[in-house]
Amino acid sequence: MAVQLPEGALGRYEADGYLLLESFVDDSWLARLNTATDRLIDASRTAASDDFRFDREPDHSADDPRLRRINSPVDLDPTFEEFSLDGPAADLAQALLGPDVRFHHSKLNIKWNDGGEEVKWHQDIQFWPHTDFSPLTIGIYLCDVDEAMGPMGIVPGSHAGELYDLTSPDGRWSGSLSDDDVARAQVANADYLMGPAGSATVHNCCAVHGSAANESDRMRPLLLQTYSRADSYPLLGVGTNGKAGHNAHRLIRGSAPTSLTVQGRTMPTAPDWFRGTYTSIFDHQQADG
Ligand SMILES: O=C(O)CCC(=O)C(=O)O
Repeated sequence: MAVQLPEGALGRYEADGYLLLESFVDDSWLARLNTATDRLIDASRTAASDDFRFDREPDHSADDPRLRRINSPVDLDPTFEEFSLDGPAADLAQALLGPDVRFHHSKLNIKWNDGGEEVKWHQDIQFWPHTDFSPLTIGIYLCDVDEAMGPMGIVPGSHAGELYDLTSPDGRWSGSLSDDDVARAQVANADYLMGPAGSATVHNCCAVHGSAANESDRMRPLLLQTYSRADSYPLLGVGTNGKAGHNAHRLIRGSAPTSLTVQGRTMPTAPDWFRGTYTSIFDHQQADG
């Protein structure tokens, strides 16, 4: 279903690199998403310690589950699959990116009450480089979120600025800006996005963002799903975080591009072979007679 963005919202997204849409998701979807989340939290009680679905805090236990993240929820429950690939999140992605849209990955950051961990300042594109900078992430707060709960903070305009090195001085991948870069990125100007349950956050893949620990007594589940224009290609094997899931790069709206532009040169493209439609160069060539 088409989403009617509020007046000026697209322009604000383009200028600032982010948006907040309060109460974007209706109560019936919210109830379904929260029920699906509860099912997965429950499953984490008895899951093996190496179960890829769950990123746990160190003191997680069966009696007292404490998750940092549920990986790739679209692959774990049909409710998330419908919401992200065909439902309101997909509609919003299309309103922001144009008719042809690809899904990249999803995750559910729980940020448990009483100390759920901070997310340090970072940009996303270094984690999963693409052939353009169209990728954006839509976050849905599954509960009311206020400033004590570690809301998402985004530095306005930073999406158009420097792309920072997310490695530490010893060459380790830190996934966050260094202290010097945090100062340069002017995170004191960050806008903290809060709102009632169902509010949507949107941030561009180059926007500097992060969030504090959740010291409140309420959980802060944030369902995040990343999309790009259909002609934006993830550079597989370069910086991909291994958690993309089997729906990664799925075309969810519109039609696949017939060409791709890299370094200013446009090439006609092949179909998406990794969807399993390739047989052999001989078959394809002989089929043409
Ligand atoms: O959960 C948050 O507050 C931020 C999430 C985020 O930036 C990420 O997971 O990349």
